[in-house]
Amino acid sequence: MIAITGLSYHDTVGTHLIQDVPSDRLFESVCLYNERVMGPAHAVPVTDLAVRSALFNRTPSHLAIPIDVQPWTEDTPSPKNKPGHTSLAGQPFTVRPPVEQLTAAADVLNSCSKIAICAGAGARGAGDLVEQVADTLGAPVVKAGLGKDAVPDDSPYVTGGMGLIGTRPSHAAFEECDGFLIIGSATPYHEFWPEPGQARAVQIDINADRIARRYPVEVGLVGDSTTVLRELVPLLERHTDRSFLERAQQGVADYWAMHREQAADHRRPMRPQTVVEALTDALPDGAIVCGDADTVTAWSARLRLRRGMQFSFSGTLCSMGALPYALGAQIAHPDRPVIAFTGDGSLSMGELASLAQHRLPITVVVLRNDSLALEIWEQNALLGNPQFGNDLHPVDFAAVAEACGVRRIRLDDPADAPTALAEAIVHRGPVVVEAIVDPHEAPFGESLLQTHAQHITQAYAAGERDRRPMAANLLEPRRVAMSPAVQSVQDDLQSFT
Ligand SMILES: Cc1ncc(C[n+]2csc(CCOP(=O)(O)OP(=O)(O)O)c2C)c(N)n1
Ligand SMILES: [Mg+2]
Repeated sequence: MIAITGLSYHDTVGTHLIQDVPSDRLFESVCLYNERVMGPAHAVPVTDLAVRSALFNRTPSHLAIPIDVQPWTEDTPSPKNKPGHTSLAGQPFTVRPPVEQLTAAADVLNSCSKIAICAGAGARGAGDLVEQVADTLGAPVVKAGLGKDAVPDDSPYVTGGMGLIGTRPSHAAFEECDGFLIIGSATPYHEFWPEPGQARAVQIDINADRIARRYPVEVGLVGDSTTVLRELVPLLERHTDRSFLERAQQGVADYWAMHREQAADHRRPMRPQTVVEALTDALPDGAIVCGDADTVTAWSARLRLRRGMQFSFSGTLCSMGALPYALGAQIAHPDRPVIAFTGDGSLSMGELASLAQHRLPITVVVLRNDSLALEIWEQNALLGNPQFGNDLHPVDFAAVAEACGVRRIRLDDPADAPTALAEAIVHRGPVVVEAIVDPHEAPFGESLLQTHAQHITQAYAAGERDRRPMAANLLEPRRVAMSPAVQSVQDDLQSFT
């Protein structure tokens, strides 16, 4: 991605005149390549370098152009700025780790009996090889948020997501494993990974400085995951004891049974799980799903994507906004179905009119709970505080959509979920499905850590306004059975219902 922004006049920057915001400094921590354009001659090399950095470092770039520089056409290049000295020519990385490192990595993995794999964004495009490794090692594959589309959710090796948005079988695999293979992940949820020292570990990453950033691995293999896995696979020995994988598979079956049961519970307001199941069933082949940074992060992690589908969201920055992602995706892939799965707070930040203006046939599924719900769970579970300041003024998104010239479908009866979503997806223009959901549904009931559970009871004891429905939700029997953390505070929670 290349962000191009303006700056105030080249000779007034920094003089506190109107809109004097140094946009290059604003972008400093999110763009690796980030420059002010000083004139037309300067624009040529910095544009080349911005594009190259975005492609080869896989990070956003930013160019800020002062307003009066923008129309300049005349410029005299300086002696050092030889015309044509930069270009966009470049080779994708084909780094191959040395044979000794590959052998050392294989030795580590061959010596372990219970290996868990964590696949992140760096595993995208290498899914078949990841499954081959999982098969050889009898290893469950846990997916970090941005690795969701690296391996399809119907793969027999996949246990689902991890971290606060993860599944119980993913965490169980990390708790038990004695071997750990990290493929292209620098997830910020590493506290859910095996304890340091618990597992002998190997990490594959294209960036050398990510090796051992989150886990003290024994061997780091620097290179593109496809290239490295191709070299590693023939060195791995088949693990004949499949019990670790089979236990994970049983956990996966239990997890999805619980999820389907939650989804089939047709209480009102609707449980978000109902939307997730119906959307999973409605997803067409080749769909691109754009998730959000709110409770929808947890719900979209539970969508089951098939082979050939793509998924993304603001992973590490966690900036709210599914629709901006969808706009980009639909423009880049006009022939593919694009779905924006969004929160209502997030959708209130705008962009619906752009859908109509560009006539993009995006399906927007908004979970309307009239609340910044994730903040409630974070204030409770991360901080131990009662919720504060998260109510949203109720917005009739269906009416807003209509006012913007976008088709509207209001979904408040859980029984209508399958038909509403199927209808939305086949619609040939932009459409908003407004799903009215329960704000008290726990987005990470099964994935809470002990400390989170204690914080929750602390927040409830301190007078959390909605503790009664929230405690009742956490105490759902199947959820309790699956979550050691909820079990540990079960009696306290009971006292709040
Ligand atoms: C741009 C931005 N602003 C603020 C936040 C902090 N934040 C994280 S989740 C959240 C609430 C999101 O509410 P909503 O989109 O309604 O989804 P819900 O959690 O209710 O499903 C906020 C304010 C953020 N991640 N990104
Ligand atoms: Mg909300």
